[in-house]
Amino acid sequence: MTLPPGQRAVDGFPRFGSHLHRPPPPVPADPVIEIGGALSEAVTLTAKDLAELPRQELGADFHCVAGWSATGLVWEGVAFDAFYRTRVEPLVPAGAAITHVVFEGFDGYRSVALLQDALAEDVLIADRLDGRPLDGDHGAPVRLVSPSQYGFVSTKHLCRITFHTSAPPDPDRWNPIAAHSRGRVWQEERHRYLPGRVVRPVYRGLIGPIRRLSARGSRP
Ligand SMILES: Nc1nc2c(c(=O)[nH]1)N[C@H]1C(S)=C(S)[C@@H](COP(=O)(O)O)O[C@H]1N2
Ligand SMILES: [Mo]
Repeated sequence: MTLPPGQRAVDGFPRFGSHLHRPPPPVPADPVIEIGGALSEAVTLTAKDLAELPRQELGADFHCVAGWSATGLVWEGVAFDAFYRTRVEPLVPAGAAITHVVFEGFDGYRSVALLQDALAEDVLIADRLDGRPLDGDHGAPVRLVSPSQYGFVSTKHLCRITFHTSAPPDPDRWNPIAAHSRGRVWQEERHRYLPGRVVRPVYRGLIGPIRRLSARGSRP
């Protein structure tokens, strides 16, 4: 099994992220993903809308920027590309070119991707993992999965997707450990300013404690 540079396989699939000790956000009775930004109108994406799009299964490893990789996961959902072509592209005003996509979760988490990266064939709006509906730990009700990018792109608990014609304002602009704007795992694009080999040993010591903290808030 080959992993991207600087990654180590872990057993199972840890719950991870900035939520740490907090339980995952409750799933609303009728979850709706708001779709907006530089479009001619704002629309919504419901479970029923998702069910109308072609389903796809994706076997992939999942790589966190901290250096752990969960291997052999099987996701199911709708290809982001299929969603974009059918539901979003018709709403892009003539002459406008979408370049960036922002994904937001019910827990307040936010990630940004280049449209080009989000349209890769392995990017899913996923609602099932390993044959079961997503649980709270891994992004219920619906999450993004982009396995060729570090996990920080794959926003869980999706509540909003917005499309932009330039890079959106960046709260992490001056953050020394700001995430890389592409985060491609095979290029080891972990951080914007710090090279991967500098942060690898720091992360190595943090994975254990972060994993234990995250597990404390776990509520599948
Ligand atoms: N909504 C939300 N999505 C998130 C996060 C988060 O804290 N909240 N953390 C990100 C990070 S850093 C990683 S590595 C993955 C972890 O996914 P997992 O908890 O399913 O392992 O989710 C990403 N998506
Ligand atoms: Mo991560």
